[in-house]
Amino acid sequence: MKQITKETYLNWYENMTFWRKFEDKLAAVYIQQKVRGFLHLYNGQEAVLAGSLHAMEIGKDRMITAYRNHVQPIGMGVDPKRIMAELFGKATGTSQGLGGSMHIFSKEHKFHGGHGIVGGQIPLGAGMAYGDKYFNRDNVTLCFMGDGAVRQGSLHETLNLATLWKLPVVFVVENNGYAMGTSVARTASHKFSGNWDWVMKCPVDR
Ligand SMILES: Cc1ncc(C[n+]2csc(CCOP(=O)(O)OP(=O)(O)O)c2C)c(N)n1
Ligand SMILES: [Mg+2]
Repeated sequence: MKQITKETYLNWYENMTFWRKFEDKLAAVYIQQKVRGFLHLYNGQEAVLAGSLHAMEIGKDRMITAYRNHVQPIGMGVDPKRIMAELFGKATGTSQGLGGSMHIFSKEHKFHGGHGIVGGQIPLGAGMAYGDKYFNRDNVTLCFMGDGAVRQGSLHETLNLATLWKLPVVFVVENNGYAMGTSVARTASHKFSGNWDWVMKCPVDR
């Protein structure tokens, strides 16, 4: 198990601050209509990524996530300029400017997107882990999803096979309380841990 030292905390703080500034800049240029299409930011969820990256072996382990995907590849080693270029639709972007906000990829850095279909990345994550196991590669895949994706059927099929075949995949649910405007409390019968009283009180949800 990796130690968490003062340097680790400082490193997390530095990275998280950079990711926040990156997203805030995108929000600013989005309003100026320099970035087209959808724009989903990662603000407020940075600590999940910082901790996850710490547990990973960068350069070896894989990551796949949903559409809130601008800063994860930065953490995996992709040049932030290439991600910004992708958002601006430039040929120098990570997907030659053709993917945009929701589709950042870097196979070289083992960052496998960037998926707009809610829950679409879940079976893909397990599939990559299956490939690694099949070819005796010692990699682990981290597969992120939002709380909204937990209600997708693909998760339940995937969890069954991932457990049956003992795949080297870790599923991470980033529960930010909402799937678009709909609160977890209104759409899931199971209880998530944590205090979600504020979800019920949020006026947006009424
Ligand atoms: C299969 C599918 N159904 C519906 C949508 C529309 N949609 C886009 S975002 C979203 C909510 C997802 O919420 P969550 O997984 O919690 O992610 P968050 O935005 O909170 O990170 C929905 C339903 C979609 N993209 N894909
Ligand atoms: Mg959510």
